[in-house]
Amino acid sequence: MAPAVTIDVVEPTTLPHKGGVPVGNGKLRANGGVETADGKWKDFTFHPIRESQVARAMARRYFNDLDTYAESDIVIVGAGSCGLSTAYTLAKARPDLKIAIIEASVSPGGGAWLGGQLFSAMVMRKPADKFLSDLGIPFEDEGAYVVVKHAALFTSTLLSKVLAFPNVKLFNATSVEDLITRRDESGGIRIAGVVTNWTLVAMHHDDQSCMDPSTINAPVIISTTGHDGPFGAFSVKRLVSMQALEKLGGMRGLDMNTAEDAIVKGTREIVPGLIVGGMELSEVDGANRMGPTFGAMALSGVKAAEEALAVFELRQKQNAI
Ligand code: 48N
Repeated sequence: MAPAVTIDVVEPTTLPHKGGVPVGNGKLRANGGVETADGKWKDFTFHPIRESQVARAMARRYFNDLDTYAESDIVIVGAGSCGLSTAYTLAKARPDLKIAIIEASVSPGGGAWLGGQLFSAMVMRKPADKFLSDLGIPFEDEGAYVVVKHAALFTSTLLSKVLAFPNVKLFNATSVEDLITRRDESGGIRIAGVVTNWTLVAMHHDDQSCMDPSTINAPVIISTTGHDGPFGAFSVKRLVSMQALEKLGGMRGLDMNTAEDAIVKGTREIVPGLIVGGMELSEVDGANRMGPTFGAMALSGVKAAEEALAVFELRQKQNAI
């Protein structure tokens, strides 16, 4: 019989009353069942709580995060496979940096919850298998490529590791609806942060009175908002509309071999302060799309992280704000 594992049981302290049955000895049964009421489920009850305690526990932390990340070191726009790979690589390399991730959807992960055509398995061409091994994600080795049995295994593992970093904050259900700009020495523009709003607000600017946004200042922004679509390619479309980019190349037809190399090698600083990676880049460069293979998303994220650190160090030397 496996020895029972004891879990710490925290008795209620400042709660209004002690209620509830005494929590059992907190031992985990060998079969994993948690003994919380010593089998006396009919008397089971949770520790008592007052609703305001829940409201305050959430609000205090969220508003503290908004205050902390109002000045970030790096902001990543879009928590798809590229944005999350960028965040993981950055947070692991630089635990001293404050990294904010802004994700429009309630559910981060972008297009990486399924392989292609709603099939489960996710294909990554080598050498992206090295990224999977670093994350401890199991895969089947098929020679030139590997297969993760379910795309959600990749995305959920990557997401959980990113969220576990103490220097990363995910603001989901939050949209970037503009970019903060500065004039740089050459008279061009430099990106110096993002303009944010609740996504549900951003979706209703046309049918409500003015609902102004908030902001996050940062010397480096990494935009990975995916290829064109209702929310796609946001930052590069905004660069065109503010005349910081002449025009977009527009994503081209599917060609896996051409597309994946181009996206990884092309991940770079598009205008001072703004790095673009993942499929958003295909809209800038007129790169091919690769369809249902995700190695380029992971490795574009690795490259975006390296590019971001180079820009961050330069900005620090320039004391650019
Ligand atoms: O997954 P996506 O769309 O983008 P990537 O570049 O991380 O991954 C792309 C990949 O899934 C493919 O498209 C595959 C490889 N197929 C290629 C092909 O040929 O079809 O994630 C982008 C994320 C999403 O979660 C959006 O919700 C979010 O960005 N987003 C935003 N978040 C905040 N503010 C915005 N303005 C915004 N726009 C998009």
